[in-house]
Amino acid sequence: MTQVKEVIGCCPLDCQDTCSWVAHVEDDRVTRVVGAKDHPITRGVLCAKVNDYQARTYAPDRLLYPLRRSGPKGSGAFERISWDEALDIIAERFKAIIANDGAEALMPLYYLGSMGVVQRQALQRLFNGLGGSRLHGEVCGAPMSALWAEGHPVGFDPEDMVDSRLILMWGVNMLSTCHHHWHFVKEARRRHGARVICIDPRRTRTAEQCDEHIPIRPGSDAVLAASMANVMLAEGLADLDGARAAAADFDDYCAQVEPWTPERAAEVCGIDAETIVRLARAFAAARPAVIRSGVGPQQTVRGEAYMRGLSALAILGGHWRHRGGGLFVFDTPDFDEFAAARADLTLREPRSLDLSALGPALTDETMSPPVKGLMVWCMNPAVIQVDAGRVRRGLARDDLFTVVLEHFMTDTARYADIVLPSTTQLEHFDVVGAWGHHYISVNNPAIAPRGESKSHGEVMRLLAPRLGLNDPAFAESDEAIAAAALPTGVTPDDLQSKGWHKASPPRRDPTSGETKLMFASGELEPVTSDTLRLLTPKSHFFLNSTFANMARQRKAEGQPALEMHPIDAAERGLVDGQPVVLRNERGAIPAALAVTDAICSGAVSLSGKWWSEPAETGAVANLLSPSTWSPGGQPAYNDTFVWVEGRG
Ligand SMILES: Nc1nc2c(c(=O)[nH]1)N[C@H]1C(S)=C(S)[C@@H](COP(=O)(O)OP(=O)(O)OC[C@H]3O[C@@H](n4cnc5c(=O)[nH]c(N)nc54)[C@H](O)[C@@H]3O)O[C@H]1N2
Ligand SMILES: Nc1nc2c(c(=O)[nH]1)N[C@H]1C(S)=C(S)[C@@H](COP(=O)(O)OP(=O)(O)OC[C@H]3O[C@@H](n4cnc5c(=O)[nH]c(N)nc54)[C@H](O)[C@@H]3O)O[C@H]1N2
Ligand code: SF4
Ligand SMILES: [Mo]
Repeated sequence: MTQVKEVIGCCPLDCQDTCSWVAHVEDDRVTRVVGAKDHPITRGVLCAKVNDYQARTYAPDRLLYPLRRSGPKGSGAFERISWDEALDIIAERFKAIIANDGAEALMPLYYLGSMGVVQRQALQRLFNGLGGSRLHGEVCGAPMSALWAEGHPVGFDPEDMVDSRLILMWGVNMLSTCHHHWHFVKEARRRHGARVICIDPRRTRTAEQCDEHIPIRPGSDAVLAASMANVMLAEGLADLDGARAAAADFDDYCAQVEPWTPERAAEVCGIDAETIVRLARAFAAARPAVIRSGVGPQQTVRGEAYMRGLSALAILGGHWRHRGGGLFVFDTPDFDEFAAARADLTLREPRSLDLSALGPALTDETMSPPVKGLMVWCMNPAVIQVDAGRVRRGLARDDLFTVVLEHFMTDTARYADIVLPSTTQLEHFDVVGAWGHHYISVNNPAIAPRGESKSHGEVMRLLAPRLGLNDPAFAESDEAIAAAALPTGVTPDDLQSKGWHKASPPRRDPTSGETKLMFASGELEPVTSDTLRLLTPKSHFFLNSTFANMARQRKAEGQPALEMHPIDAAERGLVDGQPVVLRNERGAIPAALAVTDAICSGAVSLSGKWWSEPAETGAVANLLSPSTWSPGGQPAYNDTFVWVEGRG
């Protein structure tokens, strides 16, 4: 009988659960990946996206060799070349760009395709060595990051949620996007009979499992939060001492919420005034309540107003004083991933480019110097960036040299001059932090890299000498690169003993006086239009654009479906199942209509980050989203407005 070797690893994907897994290896082949049984979050199960992760590693269309473009940008025509050729071309082109335009004409671009320290930061280390442009910004939750940076208590140990008495699932679809957190919801129900209320314009999988669903008009959450505060202040239900101690602008905040009576808010939010009053009273009375927020409502120009309104509300309710209470939107272990990038290798501080605004970075003619060399890893900007048509026009520039590191020939990779094959999580060592709990996880390679794929650490080590970078930092092993991110006192061995290590940061006390917080926001009301607002939430079987090319996940997800309320469908003479086209001034994309009252009227919803290929399912929603960002730099994906017409 073949012996099964079990290798402890973890999921690399951008999800709040950061699961640990055990890879089963038989005859040097991974036969399955199983959730780690004793991990306090994973508890033995992975999710519907990842439970056959080995299929990604062994996919027949996986990129296994370096490629050089042999046709027009975007066409997908490539020829195989050797690693030596590929690395020499990259080094030569980068050196020529530095000589002609300066090192700042080089732009690194990465996000969270893998959350591993090595896969994310090793290549950034190269750019730091060269003095290339730095990168800042967010495509996901810039408002939550901004509030966190200001000192707001935006998270706590999610395992404490078992002691919550009221859980407001506010713009989060937990059962699709971070379902392991539902353990704590179930436990709070069991222990304390906790009530769970979902505030979401869609009746999601999660809403169906809650005690109540409040279908809010999208973009109006800051108004609802203000109105709940209005009720709590008017009825003497607020923790005034706590709020005054925490806020630098408490009087301004009171003045801002004062006009938002439940009656006035009802008109903006599409929720009855009585429901708002009842919600505010229940929220104030629970000891404690938690506001469990997601990213959907952050992705509008009112993203910061939403997040600030929720943080203020949680403090006004005094919930943060209790275990399991307060605002939870994200939390991380004590872990400094960016230390691994070695920013100190740059001699002079270079300019910094916003990773969420690639369209402008590549097409704005006033950029000085213009971006001439681009290296993309762990991001699929041609699909996930706002105004993706503009991004694609930028990527198509003849005077831009682009390198993409990938597992598959994505829409972005099709624009590359050179494509390099990356290892998957089963083929490399890495360490992964988390943004939804306090565990740091280790990932051990289960098998040797397939084909000629390489870890990003290995690519750094091979490219550095060709670029004249000789600091010992560029010869470090993947293990050493990752170790730089660990908190003091935690060693790689601590991670290996179980596969994970809990490193809880201290919980923030907003009244400590250390930082005074801002509670009041600019405008609260949503932007509106006569056309339909397009929401583009996460799909159950894809992880953003990852897996949208995989047969099993595609079959499970079905066709790109546009959900529309029966009233809106009738007004347009459209019927369920009909092929439709979504259109606005930026473009048009196909979908199949799903007429359902699971979406509120006035908005439509298209789940999933589909790829352009194959064309019949090429519902790339960001070809319609506008070049618009919140004041803090969050792409306003959900401020997209469309016309919907029958097709064919
Ligand atoms: N299955 C799956 N899981 C994922 C991902 C995935 O793509 N698929 N992506 C991962 C990533 S990167 C992230 S950031 C997280 C995100 O996790 P979530 O925040 O849960 O994901 P979203 O679907 O973006 O948004 C959550 C909900 O917000 C609602 N919403 C939209 N606009 C509004 C609004 O104006 N007000 C209110 N109240 N609700 C609104 C949407 O209808 C949606 O149900 O999930 C991670 N996990
Ligand atoms: N309209 C609209 N746009 C959105 C969103 C939305 O809800 N609506 N969501 C936004 C959010 S919340 C986020 S976080 C971003 C996500 O944006 P991205 O981080 O770009 O999303 P992904 O599609 O998860 O991953 C990008 C690429 O990483 C690759 N990849 C996966 N695993 C690995 C790996 O181990 N190594 C390497 N090298 N590559 C890997 C995948 O093949 C994929 O092409 O999208 C944003 N864009
Ligand atoms: S995507 Fe999230 S839920 Fe699924 S295995 Fe990875 S960490 Fe766990
Ligand atoms: Mo995200």
